[in-house]
Amino acid sequence: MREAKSTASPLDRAISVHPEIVGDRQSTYAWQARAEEFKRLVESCACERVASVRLPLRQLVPGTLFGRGQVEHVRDLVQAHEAQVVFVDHALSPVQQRNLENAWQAKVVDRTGLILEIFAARARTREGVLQVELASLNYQLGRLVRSWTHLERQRGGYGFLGGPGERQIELDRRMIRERIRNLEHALEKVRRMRSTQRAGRRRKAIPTVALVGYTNAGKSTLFNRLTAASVYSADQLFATLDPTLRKLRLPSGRSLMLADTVGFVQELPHELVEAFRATLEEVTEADLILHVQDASDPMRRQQAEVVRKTLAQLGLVGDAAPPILEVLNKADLVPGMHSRISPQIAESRIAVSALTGQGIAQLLDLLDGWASSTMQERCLKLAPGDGRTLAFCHRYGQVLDVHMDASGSATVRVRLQPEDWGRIELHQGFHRLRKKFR
Ligand SMILES: Nc1nc2c(ncn2[C@@H]2O[C@H](COP(=O)(O)OP(=O)(O)OP(=O)(O)O)[C@@H](O)[C@H]2O)c(=O)[nH]1
Ligand SMILES: [Mg+2]
Repeated sequence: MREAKSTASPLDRAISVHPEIVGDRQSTYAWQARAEEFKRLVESCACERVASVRLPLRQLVPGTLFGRGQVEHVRDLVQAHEAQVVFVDHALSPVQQRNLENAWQAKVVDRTGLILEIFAARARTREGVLQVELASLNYQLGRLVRSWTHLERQRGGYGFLGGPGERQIELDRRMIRERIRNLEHALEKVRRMRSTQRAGRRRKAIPTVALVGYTNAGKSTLFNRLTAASVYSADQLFATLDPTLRKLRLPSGRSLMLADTVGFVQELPHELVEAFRATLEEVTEADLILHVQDASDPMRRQQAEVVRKTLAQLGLVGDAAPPILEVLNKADLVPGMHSRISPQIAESRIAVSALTGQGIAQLLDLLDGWASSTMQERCLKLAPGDGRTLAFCHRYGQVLDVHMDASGSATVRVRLQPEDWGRIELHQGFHRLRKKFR
């Protein structure tokens, strides 16, 4: 297989094409917002956007998506601007992609390809890199297989798909499959390691809180503010790809694990949802989800809906799912925004500014209240000399009261996480059994 070539070099001149489906229920305003977001996605890819064009689609043409006149219009634009790349804000079938490349004499990248490109540029940790490579190989393989059966066996020398002829494609396909198998194996290993780490955290009874939200909502900035850590944040879409976990110490002294995650975007290609399952695993395993929203964005509600739908796809709805606290970030840009605090954390909504620190103390208090509410208070009788259980209580819980009687046994009033109560019960049951058979 030839080395995967980056689709856009810094000097590539790009045109973005925004198909607008006529008669779609989306308002003109929603289309504009979507076009704006796509432009930002294109700009996140190191290339120069020289033109953009909106094309109303009355019907989808199977071979080219666009009508003949529209295809010609874009071809003229490509020539006039000497563009090398055309980004299309729509999924393109391999056939469409190929036909458009021939018609426009430029590299054509669809929405999935563009997001993959951005993900590839941003992935930092080993896991992120593996996941992105896996996703893009699966994407390429699909194209290779389908373009192989439907089309001539050669594709002009664009991007990662070019292969000189039949034999080469067969070879490419085999090598891609092999690489996919290796990647899956490597990823499985990384996942196992992460689940061991998670189990370790659970044993220590540290609840995990995941920051989720639409891309650019300010999750990483909030993560930094809360943990005073220094994690990469930038005014780019998808600045974060890998989950970042940090310990957060609350005002009461209790600890939480805070996870920063990849931003959601509308129509996140399903290949990517799959490939990023490990990244999102932090979210599926979280005890509490903070849904971070950009309060200053006029599309906030629609973005929140995209996030809720994606969470639902991950099975994070219903009684067994963790509670979700809405965090309206960038409150500094929206004067007069108020928090709504309710004893039920899922019914609360908190206005903060990760940039100025407004509302952060209130958010920390809310988290503190939640963390303590997950503990259960009970009385525990300890046999004389059972110093281990007492030490366990001190270490993992809040010891409220210790009362020693004359026989040397102790009564302890303590608040612990449910899992830790389970461990104590197990330990005591074992103790009793041992005494009985001694
Ligand atoms: N005015 C203002 N800007 C903010 C605030 N929080 C974040 N930003 C800005 O919003 C942009 C995006 O912030 P990030 O923290 O990178 O956003 P993110 O949600 O992590 O984005 P992805 O990782 O790409 O999904 C940056 O330019 C931040 O400086 C805030 O409270 N107020
Ligand atoms: Mg981020």
